[in-house]
Amino acid sequence: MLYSGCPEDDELSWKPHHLSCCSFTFFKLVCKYLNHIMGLLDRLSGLLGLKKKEVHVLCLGLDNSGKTTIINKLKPSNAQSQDIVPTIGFSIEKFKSSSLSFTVFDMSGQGRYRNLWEHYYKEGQAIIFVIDSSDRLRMVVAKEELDTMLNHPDIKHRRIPILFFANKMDLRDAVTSVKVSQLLCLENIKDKPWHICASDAIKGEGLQEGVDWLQDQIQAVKT
Ligand SMILES: Nc1nc2c(ncn2[C@@H]2O[C@H](COP(=O)(O)OP(=O)(O)OP(=O)(O)O)[C@@H](O)[C@H]2O)c(=O)[nH]1
Ligand SMILES: [Mg+2]
Repeated sequence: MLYSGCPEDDELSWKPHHLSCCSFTFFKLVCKYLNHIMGLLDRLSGLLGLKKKEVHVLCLGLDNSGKTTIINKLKPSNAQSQDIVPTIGFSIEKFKSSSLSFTVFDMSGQGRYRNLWEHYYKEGQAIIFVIDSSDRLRMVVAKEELDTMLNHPDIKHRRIPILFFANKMDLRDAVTSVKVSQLLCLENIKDKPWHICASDAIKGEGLQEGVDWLQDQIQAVKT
C-alpha cells in the first residue's frame, strides 16, 4: 500500500531525526521500490539459471571426527572461523560450490546429541558422513551409527547420495580410505550413490574432490 499522508507515530519510532515527515515518506517509498526491483532481479536470475540452486545437506559422524572443521574450510576464507569448538546440538552453515548453494546441518556427534540426527533426515538431500581415520577404536561405533542411519525409514528407501570423508589422513595412525571403506562395509550400500574421499580438513586436502562429486550427484537427481 502507498503512503498518502504522514506515517503513524509508532511507525516513526525509528525515523532518523534529520528527516522531515515528507522526505521520510519519500525515503520509505524508495526503499519499497528498491525491494521490489531486487525481488524481480532475484526471480529473473533464477529463471536464467544464474542463481545457484539451494540444497540441504546433513553432516554426520562421531564427535571429534572433523565435521565442523570440514564445513568451515569449505567457506570462503574471509568467512572461516579461527576457533572450532565441539558442536552443541547442531549448527546451520552455508557454503557454495560452482553451481550449488549448500545449507549444511552440522550435527553434533556427541553421544547425547546423536538422537537429534533423525529429526533432520527428511530435510536432507544429501549426506556428508565424516570418519576420523585415526580413531580405530571407535570405527565400530561409527559403523553402528552409519547402519542405524541407513536403516531409518526416512533414509532407507531414498536414493540419497552419501559422501564419506575419511578424515585426519595427516595423522600417523590413520588408516587408508580403502581400509575405512572396508571397516564400514560400504560395499553393502547398493541402493544409494556413495563416494569416499581421504581428507585432511586442517589443510583442506581432499575436500574439493568430495564437493565436486556431491554436486554432480545432486544435479543428476534434479535434472
Ligand atoms: N590432524 C587433524 N586434525 C583435525 C582434522 N580435522 C579436524 N581436526 C581436529 O579435530 C578436532 C575436532 O574437530 P571438529 O571439527 O570440532 O569435530 P566435529 O566432528 O565437528 O566434532 P563434534 O562437533 O563434537 O561432533 C579439532 O581439534 C580439529 O582441529 C584433520 O584432518 N587432521
Ligand atoms: Mg562439530
